[in-house]
Amino acid sequence: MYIISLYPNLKGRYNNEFTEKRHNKTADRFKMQKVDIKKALAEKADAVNGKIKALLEQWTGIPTKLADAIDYVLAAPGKRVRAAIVLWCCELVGGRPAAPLRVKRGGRENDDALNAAAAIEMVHTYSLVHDDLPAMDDDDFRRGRPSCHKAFDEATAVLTGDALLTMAFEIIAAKTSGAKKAVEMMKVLAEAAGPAGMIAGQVNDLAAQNNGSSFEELHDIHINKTAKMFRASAMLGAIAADADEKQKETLASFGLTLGLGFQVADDIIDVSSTSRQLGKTAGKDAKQGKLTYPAIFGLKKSRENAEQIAHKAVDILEPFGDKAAVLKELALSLVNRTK
Ligand code: GRG
Repeated sequence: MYIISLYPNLKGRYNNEFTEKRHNKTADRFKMQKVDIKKALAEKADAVNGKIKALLEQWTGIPTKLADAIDYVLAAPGKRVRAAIVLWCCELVGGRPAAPLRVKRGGRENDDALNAAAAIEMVHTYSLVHDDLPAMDDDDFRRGRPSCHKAFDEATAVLTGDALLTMAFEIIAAKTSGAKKAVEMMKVLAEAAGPAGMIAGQVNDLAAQNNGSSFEELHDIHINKTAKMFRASAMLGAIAADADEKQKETLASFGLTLGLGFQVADDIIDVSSTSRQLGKTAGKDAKQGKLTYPAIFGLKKSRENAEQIAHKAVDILEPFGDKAAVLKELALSLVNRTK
């Protein structure tokens, strides 16, 4: 609503029909089983949203203003892609995370994948809340609403991010069905979100400008800022389902590749989608002189690159055949997305 009133005249250069046609051609090329990815993603978003709501309802002792801000940012309409990857990777290696939501194992309730899915969405949401702050990317809109620091204030936004990050680890520590599994999950998440992962990506992204920085630097930023969190999502699902080392390795590689493609697509849609489609201010990368794929390669070549990366992600899943149909479809649809 806010975005529409601010940018009434902006139109996307690429419409859904165009991207859908391209996507279907690619899916045919891979002889992929047809999957309604929008519906499948919505089901997983519902599952993780339900879990987040339940976790928040049980949490006591949070000051009202902070609780309101946490509710505000978590209730905003995120795509929940990272959560879906956790749940689908868990299912792929034999887990049953979401249907039914609770799986009894050895008499204990086992809800590991869904808790991990909620945890990674909390870490991701914290990164967006902090990224929107004036000291960082300085954006007044997120997920179609005023950013946390606009709806509340800067101090509350900083503390909301801090709270979400901490809550994620508490959830995994307190709710995971075994100590060994919990430690493995926390290590994976901490490495992805930490100073040699997402925070490294953010530091380098803030410093990099499109003025002679190399493609290697850009690649490094995308891997750290975004792809490592996707790899962590895949691994959390695999760990939840007690996957073997080979399966974990394959899914980690898939997650990293998908995350890279996702970020290249993010660079592209910043140029080609409207603020209304994105739910945040479009066109900011170029305005801020950011180092992005379109800045280095132009839009056409960037689109080709995104597609190649998605194909690589699909190839990585070949050992799983049709069982991985939904993850393959996700890879192709995410690089062709408009939001
Ligand atoms: C450590 C102080 C401090 C801040 C962290 C790391 C960081 C700030 C910000 C990085 C966040 C960022 C903009 C990452 C890029 C990844 C990306 C494409 C985010 C958008 O993800 P979507 O499209 O968003 O999945 P939704 O809203 O759908 O969840």
